Amino acid sequence: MSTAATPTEKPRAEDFLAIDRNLSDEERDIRDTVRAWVRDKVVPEVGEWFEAGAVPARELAKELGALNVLGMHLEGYGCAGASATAYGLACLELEAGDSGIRSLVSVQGSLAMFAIWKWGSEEQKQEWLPRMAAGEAIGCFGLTEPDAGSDPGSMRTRARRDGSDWILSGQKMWITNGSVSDVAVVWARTEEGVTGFVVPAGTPGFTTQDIHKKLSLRASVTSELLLDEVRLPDSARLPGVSSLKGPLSCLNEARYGIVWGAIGAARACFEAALSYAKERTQFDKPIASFQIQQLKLAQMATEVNRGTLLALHLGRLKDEGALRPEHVSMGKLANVNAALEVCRTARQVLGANGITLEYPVIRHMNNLESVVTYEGTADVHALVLGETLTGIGAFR
Ligand code: TGC
Ligand code: FAD
Repeated sequence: MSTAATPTEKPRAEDFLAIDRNLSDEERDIRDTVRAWVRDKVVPEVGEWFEAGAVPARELAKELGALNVLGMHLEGYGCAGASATAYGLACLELEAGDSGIRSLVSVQGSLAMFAIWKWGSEEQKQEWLPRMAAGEAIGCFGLTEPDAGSDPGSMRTRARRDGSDWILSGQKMWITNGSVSDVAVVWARTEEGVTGFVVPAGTPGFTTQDIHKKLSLRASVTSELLLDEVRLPDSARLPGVSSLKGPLSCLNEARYGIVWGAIGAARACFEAALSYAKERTQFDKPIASFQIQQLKLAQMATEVNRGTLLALHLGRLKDEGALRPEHVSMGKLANVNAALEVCRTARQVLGANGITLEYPVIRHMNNLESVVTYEGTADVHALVLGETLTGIGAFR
């Protein structure tokens, strides 16, 4: 039996379960650096970016490059080669600012850069990765189409050979960073199977169109990619893969970042609710003194801590090389759902103030409606788990 005395220090709202103890000094340093950047550069501005539906993506990309977070979990080619856990902590801090900023980083590092890093030729890696790591070039990842979302295997975008060249035709939809990208990784059906192509901006026949009227992820660029008989040399093809495994392997990386990121949004909403509840007086008392509000705060704190522990566990598995896509599905499903619940609860704690951009909560809440949909909807991840548990696929 343990004889250890009860620790004298009471749990703190910022880190109730003392999860910090499980991080290395290097991980804490990276986390603190990103947190400070978000506090100084994102938090003061993001409400306005959200309201305007415009984000200075190029400027941000350069700053994020200088912070070493673009493709930070990749080795070589100017990438930081940090641990998966450190990358996750960075995602958490970025999304505590706004899901759109984490999206910019996820799409750049985990989707566009990872696709080239994992499946590209040496020339493609040399050409793109150092500039992308520095934030001098922005990338996007075109998988989804108007009629192929959860079922990317039904994509219509095609690439056919023409001599030694390829001709690409089709349309991609809902593409983060689309119109601000210097390079698009576009997935297309070929006779050999689903294949990725590196398409530089400005290639004749390749155009983009932004998607407007969004009420979520407004501090993020979302575009359509239009490919009208785009001629590309064979050197633009990612040579390493010709199956759906190619894009799905990239999604594992980005989904892993979301497992962490969603908890950042939840933490920001919990902190806003806690501080508001202590300051706001009704019936001559701070609303934090009422049992119903305390229950809400207790539930929010529990979900933030539980979600962080889950993310950290998956991070450690990834660093050991033991993380499976099914683990990532469980993490994304659980943490995004939990974060949505925390943000919705926080919004109510703030009363009418909860519906304005003066506070971060409705922005995070609305953003998470995209996060629960992209990178595999909650339903898709539940079905991945269902198939793993029962051995019976229920997608079709
Ligand atoms: P299925 O027959 O199961 O598999 C086809 C091939 O892919 C392999 N595979 C995987 N490989 C790596 N990782 C995974 N998670 C994989 N899942 C499957 C599989 O082994 C097979 O390989 P091979 O070599 O035999 O060909 O495929 P399916 O057509 O039945 O689809 C399965 C399903 C539904 C799970 C999958 O299609 C899916 O995940 N759908 C959701 C689509 C999605 O998540 N789209 C996201 C688009 S990108 C985005 O949203 C970016 S938002 C970013 C931001 O702003 O942050
Ligand atoms: P659908 O697949 O049409 O799904 C509609 C509904 O049906 C959902 O509730 C879904 O869960 C359900 N459903 C579908 N199939 C099944 C089934 N078998 N069983 C039960 N229910 C099912 N894509 C990219 O490629 N690159 C990007 O950068 C990118 N960025 C995005 C940014 C934003 C802001 C958003 C909102 C989306 C982005 N996406 C991107 C697209 C995203 O990945 C898709 O929206 C997502 O995969 C879902 O596809 P869908 O919207 O066509 O919905």
